[in-house]
Amino acid sequence: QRVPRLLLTGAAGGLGKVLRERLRPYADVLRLSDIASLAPAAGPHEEFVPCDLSDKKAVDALVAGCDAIVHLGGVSVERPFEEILEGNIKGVFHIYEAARRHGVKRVVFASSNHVIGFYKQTEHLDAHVLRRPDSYYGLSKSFGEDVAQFYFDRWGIETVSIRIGSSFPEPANRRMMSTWLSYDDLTSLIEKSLFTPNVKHTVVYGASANKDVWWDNSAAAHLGYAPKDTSEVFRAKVEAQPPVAPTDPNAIYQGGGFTAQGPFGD
Ligand code: NAI
Ligand code: 15L
Repeated sequence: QRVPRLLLTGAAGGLGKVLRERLRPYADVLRLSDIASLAPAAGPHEEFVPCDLSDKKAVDALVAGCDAIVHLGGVSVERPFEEILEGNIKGVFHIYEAARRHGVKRVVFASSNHVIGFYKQTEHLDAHVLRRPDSYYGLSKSFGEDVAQFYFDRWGIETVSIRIGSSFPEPANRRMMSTWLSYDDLTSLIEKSLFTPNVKHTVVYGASANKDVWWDNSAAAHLGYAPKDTSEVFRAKVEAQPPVAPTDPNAIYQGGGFTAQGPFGD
């Protein structure tokens, strides 16, 4: 299956660079966008449209002509609220307003484990638990999930919100043994999020088949996501690191250190 024109926001970022390559088979044209410059420059079957997500008119023009959106763009770490407000809160609202105006019917939203970051690592969660954001960043992703639900209920725009764990080449620490999502599994989850019919607004946790995973994806079974990778292959390397103190947020909370950031000079 292919999307005629697929918009990928955040295309110059860490996951954007990876997905730019991996989503190629699923689109006739990939429209790549970021506030930062794109390297390498757009090639065949690609087009680059620079855009600041906080600029409503620019986002409207960005979305025009697209058939589906993979929304990765925005601030991806904890920052002062004003920065989160521009890139993430206004940004996600602008994406959905533009989707409504231009008739886009499917969005894949890069949500985050930080919407539930204040749960303890001893707890097991499904997609229906109360969100417990751990940061301004987590709040913005929680808002994004609400925007997705609203635009489904009001306008019929379908979304899969992927609560991505930690998607990097390998888990960098003990916490990521539970939260790690391989690039292959991320790609497969996005493919299913784009093409599974009738997803309404589905929330799914983005983790690989890790041994000590905290998240239950039974509420998203209709996506047919079946992760193939596991953090176990990195266990010896990760456990060679110095131990984490039991009082360290990285050993207590699912959101790790995000639960203990700020204030930012106020
Ligand atoms: P990243 O920080 O490498 O990429 C984000 C991109 O968004 C950057 O290229 C940045 O220039 C762009 N951006 C920031 N503000 C913008 C604005 N106002 N207008 C337009 N573009 C803007 O982050 P990464 O790791 O690639 O993550 C991609 C998405 O996935 C983000 O939304 C992040 O919150 C989410 N995510 C990533 C996780 C991970 O493990 N990599 C975990 C959970 C969520
Ligand atoms: C996220 O949401 C961040 O975007 C990413 O940089 C990691 O910090 C990840 O969560 C994580 O929790 O490991």
